[in-house]
Amino acid sequence: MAPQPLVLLTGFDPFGGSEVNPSWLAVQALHGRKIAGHRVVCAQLPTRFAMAPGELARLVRLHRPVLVICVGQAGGRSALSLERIAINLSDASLPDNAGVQARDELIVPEGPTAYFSTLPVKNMLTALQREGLAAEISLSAGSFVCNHVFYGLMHMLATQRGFKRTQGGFIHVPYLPQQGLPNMLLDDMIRGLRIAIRCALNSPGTVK
Ligand code: PCA
Repeated sequence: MAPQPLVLLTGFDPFGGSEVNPSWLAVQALHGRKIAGHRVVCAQLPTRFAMAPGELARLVRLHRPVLVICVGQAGGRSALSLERIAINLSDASLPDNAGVQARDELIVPEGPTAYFSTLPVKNMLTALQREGLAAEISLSAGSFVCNHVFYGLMHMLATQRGFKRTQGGFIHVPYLPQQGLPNMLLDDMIRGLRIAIRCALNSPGTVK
């Protein structure tokens, strides 16, 4: 029997003085679940520039998922943000969890300026809004660790052998109610991620 196809979902550990990171809480709730005939595997990435992309690459090589969605917290946003573009720039306004504050750095010096997400972000937006969830398409994942990981993922899928058909992208989630305003309930984040994953798995593969 062929092994069940996998979806890899990642969240981050808390950073910047927060006690929780909603991305990890939401992602964790889906670990081991089945969505549209695919098994969901979840993992936590460290909010560290130096370590996070390598850890993600290791997980992608290990699990060979058909779909990879990295999830992160974006304080200040009020909707699930379907990130459309990863840029080749790290320029942090706060230190990461190793105390490193990247400034004006190219992520991959020989890499292109940007990559597009290969998730069907428009279909996902429609699917999320149809279910009454606050969702938006975002044109910037920032220039901190989330964009760094997003760019690293898209560069890997675009340039390494064997990943031509692997869909990949990034979703930012708002704060939880206990973190301040604006915010979203954890249950809505979890429901939103399920809908987004189902939509990506049911959409025809995006061309790279
Ligand atoms: N959000 C940060 C990094 C980790 C996270 O959850 C970001 O948006 O870059």
